[in-house]
Amino acid sequence: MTTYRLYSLSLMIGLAILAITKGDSCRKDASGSPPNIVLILIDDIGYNDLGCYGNDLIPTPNIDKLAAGGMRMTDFHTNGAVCSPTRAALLTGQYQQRSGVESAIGFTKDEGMPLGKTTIAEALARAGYKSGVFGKWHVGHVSRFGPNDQGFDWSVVSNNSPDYHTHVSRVGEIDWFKNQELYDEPGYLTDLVTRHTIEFIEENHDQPFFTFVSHVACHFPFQGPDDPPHRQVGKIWHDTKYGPLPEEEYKRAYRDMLMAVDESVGETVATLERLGLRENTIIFLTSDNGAYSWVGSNAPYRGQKGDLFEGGHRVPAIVNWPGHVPAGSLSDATAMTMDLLPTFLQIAGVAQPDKVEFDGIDLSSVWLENKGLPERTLFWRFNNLYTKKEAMAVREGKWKYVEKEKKQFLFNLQEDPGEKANLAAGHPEMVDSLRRQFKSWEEKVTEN
Ligand SMILES: [Ca+2]
Repeated sequence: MTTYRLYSLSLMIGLAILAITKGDSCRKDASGSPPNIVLILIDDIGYNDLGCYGNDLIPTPNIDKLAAGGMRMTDFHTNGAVCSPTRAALLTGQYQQRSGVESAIGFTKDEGMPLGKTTIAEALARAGYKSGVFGKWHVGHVSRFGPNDQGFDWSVVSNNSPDYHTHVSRVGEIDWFKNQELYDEPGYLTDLVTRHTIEFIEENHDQPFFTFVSHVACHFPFQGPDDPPHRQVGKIWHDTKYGPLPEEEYKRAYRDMLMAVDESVGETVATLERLGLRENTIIFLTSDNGAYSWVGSNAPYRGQKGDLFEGGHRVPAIVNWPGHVPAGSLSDATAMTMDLLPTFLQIAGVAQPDKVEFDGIDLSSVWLENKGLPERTLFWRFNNLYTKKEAMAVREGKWKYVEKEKKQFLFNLQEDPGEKANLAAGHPEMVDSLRRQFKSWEEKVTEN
């Protein structure tokens, strides 16, 4: 071989390596396949509920292992302070106000996220991904606004948060559906979510897949795997919606529920390893809103599920992808649930769908290179249909403005992450600026 040919060859190899290591965030494995995506959404757990975020009461070894081998985000927020709004934002990459899903969706058949919205499953399908969702749906009645209608290829889900053993909803109906048909199978919900997740991964192991593992836990009713069944068909259960246990047992049940989720995470990871998929699978784990502080922990943050103080929406967020996300890394980038869709598309190498404007941004440089994000202002608006209470919040850098029942709060999160000192009276110009930005954001996201 001539010197020139050797030089050309080494140049080509060098360029190829450069393309792999320095290229865009679309990383393909040796087979040329984009990575599988496993998105684990735990319901209603708080910032401080996992061992890797400082909890020493609930053992979560499998989740902690994901964090140790990947990145923990410390300033990640849910779009909503309750279930449905956050899920709408996750599925669309947009503020949930654009979908009209601003409060928890109820129990009738006529509520749901509009079917015309482009979802994460539809967007990933353009790159050949098969999508499955297992667990809680809660962005519309499954029979009419279900996951298969919204682009998922396979689904085994509930509308809402049924009894963990009998799968009966608060309005006395079986609430468990396979591909949008009633599916009355026996088992503890978290175990069923795990079983269907594993089957889906096994079934689709030879092609890119997106698995949305949407645990019903740790939402009430508070029932660990060994606690008794409660709700039966044909009765209304609103008055005993928290389940059959005495109140003093709620925390213990919540702990058992989260430990069952942790086991599920371990089994899912073991499945990926067994099938040789671990290196080419990115796993992201988070919550859909903060915990109720009387069962879980949002420490050191103020407030709880339903609030627009940090405890209502700052949640654990872990990303793990061996060889791509630096092990043991920590990021304080300010991010939100709606960022996940643009990020996954970037990582999968899928172009943004036509005529869709995301509100979320691509986080891949945070995850893969631990870079910061450009400055931006983030917004929350929650009109709670049940309590009739309205709240809004704006975050800009270290500043956080909250308005709740006409009362104004301004916090400096850098000095006061617990939102204890209300600085509104001393900084009227900052209050005005953040309120003005909120008004123009509100006009933009509700214009249709
Ligand atoms: Ca929730």
